[in-house]
Amino acid sequence: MVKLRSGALILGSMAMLHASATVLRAQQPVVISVGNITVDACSGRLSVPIFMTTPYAVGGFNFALSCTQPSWLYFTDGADISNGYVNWDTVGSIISNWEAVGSNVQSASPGTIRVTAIADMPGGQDDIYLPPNPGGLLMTLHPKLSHDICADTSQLLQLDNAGVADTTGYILYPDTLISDYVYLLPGPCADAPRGDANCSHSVNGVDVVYLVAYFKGLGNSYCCLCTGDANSSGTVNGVDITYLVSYFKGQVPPPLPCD
Ligand SMILES: [Ca+2]
Ligand SMILES: [Ca+2]
Repeated sequence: MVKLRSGALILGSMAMLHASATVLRAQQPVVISVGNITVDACSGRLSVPIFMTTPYAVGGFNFALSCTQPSWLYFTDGADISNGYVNWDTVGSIISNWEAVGSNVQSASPGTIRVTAIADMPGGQDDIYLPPNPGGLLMTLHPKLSHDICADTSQLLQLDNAGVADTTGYILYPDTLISDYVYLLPGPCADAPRGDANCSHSVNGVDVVYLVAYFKGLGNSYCCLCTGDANSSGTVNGVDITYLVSYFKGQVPPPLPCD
């Protein structure tokens, strides 16, 4: 049983886990790492799988995920949104039956998410902690790329402030390793041409329909500023739709290359 008070879950448990560190010197580290990152076309929604390898039974953990330039990605601000998988999900993971998984994203730092997970809340189901195992998916985080980020592999995702507790919640495993930094993948509109509002990598009538639907509130937004801004004005609006239509009629030059 992890003996953490429920009220401490979201904001306080990271500190509690650290504060309760009656240190047990681990022979082998617990390893938390980032798997292969994927990105949805156009929505810019990333899937960032987080894995844990542990030689010990684990009853709780904390960690934070951020980007070296936090403005390049963001999570939905809010104290805890465990439903709806806005920021993360545990579907098919080794903690999918844990009693409490929470996250905290602050408006001042929307590019950083802090995650806390506890196997057994007081009075809850017993013995659902992680047994020693060779590794497994902890959860999948879902930040979004900032709207006008087309591609940049110089930015890094980083895990830090990790804490892993045993099944009592009072003992930390002090040797918790987190993986090396992971490069962000190119965004959904990497190498997409100007005017290609839906990032299909071709400019055609579908992009006109796409923009019209967006401005009517019926569809997704253009995937980055360059691809939506057909006339290179620096903004995306109805003029870009007109420009694309005129281009298809041969009345104006093709959209310029993206920078
Ligand atoms: Ca297109
Ligand atoms: Ca424009």
